[in-house]
Amino acid sequence: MPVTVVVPTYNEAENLPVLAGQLFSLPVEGLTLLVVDDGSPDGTGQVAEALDDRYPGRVEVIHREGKLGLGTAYVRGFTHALAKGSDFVVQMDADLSHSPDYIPGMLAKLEDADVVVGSRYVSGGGVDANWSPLRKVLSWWGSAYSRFVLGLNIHDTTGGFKAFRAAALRALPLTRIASSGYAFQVEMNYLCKKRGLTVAEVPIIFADRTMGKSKMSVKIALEAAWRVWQIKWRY
Ligand SMILES: Nc1nc2c(ncn2[C@@H]2O[C@H](COP(=O)(O)OP(=O)(O)O)[C@@H](O)[C@H]2O)c(=O)[nH]1
Ligand SMILES: [Mg+2]
Repeated sequence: MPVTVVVPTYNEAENLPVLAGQLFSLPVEGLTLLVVDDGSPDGTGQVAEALDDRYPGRVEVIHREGKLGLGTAYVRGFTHALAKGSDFVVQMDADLSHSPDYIPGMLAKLEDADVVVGSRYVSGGGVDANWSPLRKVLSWWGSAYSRFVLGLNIHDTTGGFKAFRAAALRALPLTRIASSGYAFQVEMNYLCKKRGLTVAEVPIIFADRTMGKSKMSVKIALEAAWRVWQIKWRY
């Protein structure tokens, strides 16, 4: 049951080894890690290569020339995971905001769904207690807004912790996806809806990163707000 965990990285040299250690102690058979690094100046790409020595045969690294954005990094990783014959593909952040402990439950849920979303906005889910009230409102509102505009029936539309059956990913026109940042997650959710895939949510608590810096910005959040309309008209 090959499971590929796709992790895009940009300057995550401190986080990546901790994440790998946690992933490889999970009780999940056939789990491998695929890092898609965008030439991180902090040497994340080399750190990832060293992990391949430490966990032989369980780590692959795709090196891209420079910071080309989250959306294309995921598409590249998904395409690679499908080409090598993975049955299940998980996507998650490198910064430990997404706890690997949720993965076995998400994979179990794939028995009755095509896609599973780790959700902050269903009962039992949530965000780090350190988030300011403004950040909480903006994040919740971003999900509610795209849910409403696109008629999605999931509650966390911008979250980046998901699991897919390979056949579900294969059904999506991955190379057509134009969005990056939060909008990438929204566009994927919309495509899942368009293709009639079943999407289930499992609650997760999103923890704040303790090492390294966020690459998201107000600009990326605002871009997502108008892209929601572009996505609606495009398909
Ligand atoms: N390859 C690649 N990874 C990226 C890029 N931007 C962000 N990431 C990674 O995407 C994940 C989520 O980014 P992060 O900055 O933590 O977003 P936030 O949690 O919303 O603040 C992390 O693993 C980042 O290293 C990018 O342009 N290219
Ligand atoms: Mg983060």
